[in-house]
Formats: sequence, C-alpha cells, structure tokens
Amino acid sequence: MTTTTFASASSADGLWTGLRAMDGAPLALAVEAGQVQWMGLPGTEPARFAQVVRHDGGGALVTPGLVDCHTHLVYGGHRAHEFALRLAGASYEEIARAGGGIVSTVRATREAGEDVLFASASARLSQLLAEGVCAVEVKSGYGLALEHERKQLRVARRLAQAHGVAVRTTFLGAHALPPEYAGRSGEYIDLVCREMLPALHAEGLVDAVDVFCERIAFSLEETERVFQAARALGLPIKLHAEQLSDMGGAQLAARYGALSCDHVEHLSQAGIDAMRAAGTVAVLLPGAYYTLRDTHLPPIAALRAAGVPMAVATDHNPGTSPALSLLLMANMACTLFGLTVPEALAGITAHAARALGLQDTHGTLAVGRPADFVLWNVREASELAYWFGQRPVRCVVRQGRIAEGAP
Ligand code: DI6
Ligand code: FE
Repeated sequence: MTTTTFASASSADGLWTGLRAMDGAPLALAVEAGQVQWMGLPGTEPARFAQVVRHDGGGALVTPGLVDCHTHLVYGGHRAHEFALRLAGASYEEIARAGGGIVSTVRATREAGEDVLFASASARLSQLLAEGVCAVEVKSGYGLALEHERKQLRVARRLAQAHGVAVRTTFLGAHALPPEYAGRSGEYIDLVCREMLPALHAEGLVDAVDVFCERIAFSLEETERVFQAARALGLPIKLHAEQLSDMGGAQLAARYGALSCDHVEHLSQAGIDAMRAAGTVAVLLPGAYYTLRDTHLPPIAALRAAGVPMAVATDHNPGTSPALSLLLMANMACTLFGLTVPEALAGITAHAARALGLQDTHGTLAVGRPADFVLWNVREASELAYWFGQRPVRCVVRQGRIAEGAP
C-alpha cells in the first residue's frame, strides 16, 4: 500500500460537487483555507466559488470525519497469549490477578523507547485514519510512572503532528496499580494526584483525566481523589465506569461533570439519571464486550429512554479490544447492543466528538468548521454499519487536505 505523508497531501480547497448527504440529497460544499465555507444544493454556490478548483465526488455519500473517542493506542508488545488463555477458560480478572493483563503491557511499555512506541502506534493509527477517522482520543495508562506516562503522552502529541489528525490526550495514570506499589494503592494515588498529573499538565500533555474505577483497579474513593486533582487543574474528566461491576462510578463522574462514562455494561438507573442531568455521554465499547465474551449488555433501552447521548469507540488496546476498525464497532453496536443504524452513526461522529469536548469543531459537517469529511463508495448511509471487513472509503479530507484516496 502506498502512503502519502500528511505534509505532502494536497489541499482540499475548492468546490466539491457530485456529493450526496446522509439523507441522500444532492450536496455541494466549498472549502477555503481548510474550512468548510459553504454547503448547499449543487449549482447554487455563491459567485466567489465559480472560479475555484473543482473536486468531483462522482455521486459519493459524504459524512463528517469519524471520531474514535476511546483508545489506548500507545503501548509496547501485545497479549495474544491471553486471548488463548481466555479461550481455554481463564477470565480477564483471573489473568489480571495473576500478574498478566494491564500490568504485563506496562512492563512492555516501560521497556520500549519513545521512537519504538511511536512507530507501532503510528501504524495502528494509520489503520483508523484510512477508514475515515479525523479525531481520536489516546490514553496513557501503560506507563504508571511519571517518565513512562510522559513517554506515552508525548507519542500521542507526535502522532497528531505526523498524521495531521486531532488527537485528544487523556491521562490514565490510575489505570492499574503498578507492581512496585503492591498493597499501597493510596500512596500510588498520592503520586498520581500530587506529582504525575501536575507535572504532565504543566508540560501541556494532558487534555482530560480518566480512571479505571473497578474492583480490580481503583475504588470510588480513590477515583474521587483523582477527579479532585483534575478539577484543581481545570481538566475535564472521563471514567472507565461499571465495566465489570456496578461501582457507582457513573454517579460520581456525573457529579464532576464528566465528559463521558465508558463501557457502562453494569450501569444502574441511578447512574443513567445522573449522567443525563450532567450531560455526560455514554461511550459504548462493543470490541471489549466481544473480546471478553461478556454477556451483560449495557442498558441501551434505558439510556435511549433517558436521552443520554451514546457514542461508540474502538477502545483499541492489546488486552480487551485489539480492534482497529470504527466501522466494525458501529456494526457490532447494532448487532450486539441493539443500536439503530442512525444511533451507531451518531455514535461514531457527533456523540463521539461530544465525549471529547470537540462538539464545536468535529463530528458534524457544517459551515465554519475544519474541513474533515469522508466520501464513501456506498449508496446509502446505512451501508456504513452494514458491511464489515471492507473499507468503502473513497476519499478522506482531514484538516483541509486530501489525506487518503482521491475524489
Ligand atoms: N478497560 C479496558 O477496556 C482497558 N482498560 C480498561 O480500564 C483494558 C486494558 C488492558 O487490558 O490492557
Ligand atoms: Fe479502555
């Protein structure tokens, strides 16, 4: 496969014709200085766009750029052996308690240099981008010590530069207890709150803060201490909430105005009500549900009834979701969780942007926003969640450049 570097990708400025909107209606749009400056019916463009370069979409469906709002893209090694262990009957929690799981990826990540981490994460990111992703979240959480968390977050910033994609970094220092703190989780949380987070924030490496609140990770009380530290620095929070059990994390996160609660398989009605009141997005991660062969479904009908926005993400990580296709996650959100196709498509665009606090710039195609959009070789928008294992992308415009394919 040939790859053009982002720096050499050509400008998308000009008039884009021959497009169809998600409802099938004919559409044209004008891009100027990397922004969408006009959208409307073909042939009705303002006179100033009469002489500009034309890009003929050939009847392609156009959608906003996709947003993957939950990933752990930067890590060392892989965990294929755990996949085999689980197939042989071991549970995720058993493997974690036996020293595998997150902590084994921590070892591999600590051993890897920044350039090695960059190269592997860059290759993974390329897969997401080729499918139309224009904004992505990248969490730390496999370093669990200042220098190694810094290394992960620096790689995330480098990915944004190298690939010309919006990257939101999330500090997940409270992902697991590092082995050197065994039996001293309070002291580790002190380190996270008093040293790691303030230092990484001061270096401009942190856009949001996340915690894994779970019986195999951190308690509600420890989670709240991290939230307080985030609040003191003015940073938004997110939470890995109620994945394996109902810890009441969602209510706590909502009290801190969380951008999102993610996983939420075991979310209670009280959690849903709190999230609705706080405007917190529920991020659904069918890749992890599938990989762990979970059977406890997230409460989709209750989330829908409450009007809690639902996003869908890959949760890409080496342990529970080695997935690099956001369209496959949309498909699985429909098949496994019972989302409707429009819900799944909103879940990988507008609602995902909101889960990152990017709702004013990403996830919706509109005048005045960065030119981030995708042309698809499909007749109907529903096909985006229907096909799987193929990539019906014709062209991706990212940050005002023709970054993948061609019109
Ligand atoms: N939940 C997840 O899905 C990932 N982290 C988390 O808190 C899994 C991380 C791993 O197993 O490596
Ligand atoms: Fe995760």
